[in-house]
Amino acid sequence: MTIKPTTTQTGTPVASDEHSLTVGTDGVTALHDRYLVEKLAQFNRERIPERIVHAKGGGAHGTFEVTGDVSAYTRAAVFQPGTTTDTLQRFSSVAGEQGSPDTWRDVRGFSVKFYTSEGNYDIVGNNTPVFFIRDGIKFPDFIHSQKRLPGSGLRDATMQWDFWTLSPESAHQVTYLMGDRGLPRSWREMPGFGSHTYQWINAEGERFWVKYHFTSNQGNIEMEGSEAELIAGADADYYRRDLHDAIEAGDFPSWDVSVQIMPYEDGKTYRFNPFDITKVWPHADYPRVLIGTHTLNRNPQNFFAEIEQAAFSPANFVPGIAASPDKMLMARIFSYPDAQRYRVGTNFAELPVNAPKAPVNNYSQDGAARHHYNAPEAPNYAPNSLGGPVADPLLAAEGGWENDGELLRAAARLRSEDSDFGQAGTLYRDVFDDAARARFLDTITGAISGVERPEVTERAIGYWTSVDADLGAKLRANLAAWAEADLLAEASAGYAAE
Ligand code: HDE
Repeated sequence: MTIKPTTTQTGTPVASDEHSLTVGTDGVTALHDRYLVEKLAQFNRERIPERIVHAKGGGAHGTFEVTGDVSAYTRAAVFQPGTTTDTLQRFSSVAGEQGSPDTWRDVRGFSVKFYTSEGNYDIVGNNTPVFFIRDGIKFPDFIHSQKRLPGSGLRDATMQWDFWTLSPESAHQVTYLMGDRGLPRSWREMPGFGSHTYQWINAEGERFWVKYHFTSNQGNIEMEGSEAELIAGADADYYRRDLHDAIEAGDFPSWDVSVQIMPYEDGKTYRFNPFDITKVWPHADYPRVLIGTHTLNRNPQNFFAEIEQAAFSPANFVPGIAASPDKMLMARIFSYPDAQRYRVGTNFAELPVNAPKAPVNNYSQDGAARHHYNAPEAPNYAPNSLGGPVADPLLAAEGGWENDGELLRAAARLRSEDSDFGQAGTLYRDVFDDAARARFLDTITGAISGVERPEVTERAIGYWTSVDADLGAKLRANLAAWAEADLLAEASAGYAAE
């Protein structure tokens, strides 16, 4: 193997990687030791701002292969029969900072970038089909309440439950979070969801509403809280290591990708708001239709370049796929590119991991670190008479929906079966089995026992009673018994100390 000479960032061979330039062996260090200065300055700038949420994660490259036929519902090239598309996937935790343990209880991010022939398409979802809130204006507040107290910098159960119990729309997602789904055994063994309702447009211009499902072919396997806590202390990168080692060993994880499809007109009359991200659509009403299979088969060669700088965005639609009247989705469409311009830089979309495999033709130019540019004779304005790119609405196939009314600030119109606690109760009673319900009660008792303000504890008992009366009664009894046990433990500790 030929050893290459060490160079500066500008390609100049350097004299030493171990000795700074000094006057005599023990003398002052020369400021003009450019390589010393460059090494230290480069080192100081190795970090970019971590994601404000979903900071801790990992991922891999993959392939999406269409095995079904949904061409009657969407014209998107990526979903046409027989199409295979390169992908990138990132998994993540929501609340923990970059160094936090993978196995803290949390919802997990499940982001897939499809490098399609019509531009990049991103599905940026979670391992749960719903979310905590239904209006993006509350997102910063929600995240503040889940992270750290401004004074002490500590995480705080009282703050968490104060927010959740004052935001009843959170009940469905908190039931997922405090249930087994909050502790997957690995990223490979959990499902993924687009969570939002999206719009599909077919070649005839007909519109449909859809929800995405990623069903793990490794099964859904979870771990117990006690096991997760042990692992958190032993290996903070447990999930990241598991995915990396599985792919290294040729054990490629895969997910079957399907959609629930709702006719456009049903969206107006369905019994609850089908665009409300705190709700799922019963499969009995809209069964899943298979699109294809997504397989992860290649580890990143450089974690920072391919995962840390990856920019997944719900704004990245392709022709035949569009947004829906979901306030959360519309807020995200602004926020993700904004976060990426801040975190990665103005021209983040030019980085190899974010660059499309489709041609880019537009009039944007310059900005820090820009290195793609048009030919000198190409116009940088439109309209122009020089043959520059022209927008084509037919090619863009943007979606849309009827919309009218006064500008106002209000909750979405309630429909006959809209409720904050209904689907959470169904999840608890009909989907959890006895063992899962017992673990769930244990988990929420433990979480709420950390609340320090009695009125918040009382509100938390009311919140879970609204989900299920029996659950609320059991929780109240459990909290009383735990408090009693704590008092006994304190008393006996006091005797022992005398
Ligand atoms: Fe995010 N979210 N989010 N989020 N989110 C980000 O974008 C945001 C929401 C999700 O692996 C950020 O580039 C707002 C729902 C994932 O790179 C940020 C709202 C869902 C990831 C952001 C939401 C998600 C993010 C941070 C309320 C599931 C990691 C860095 C309207 C359907 C993606 C970044 C990756 C990341 C904003 C709510 C999932 C701050 C404003 C709902 C998986 O822009």
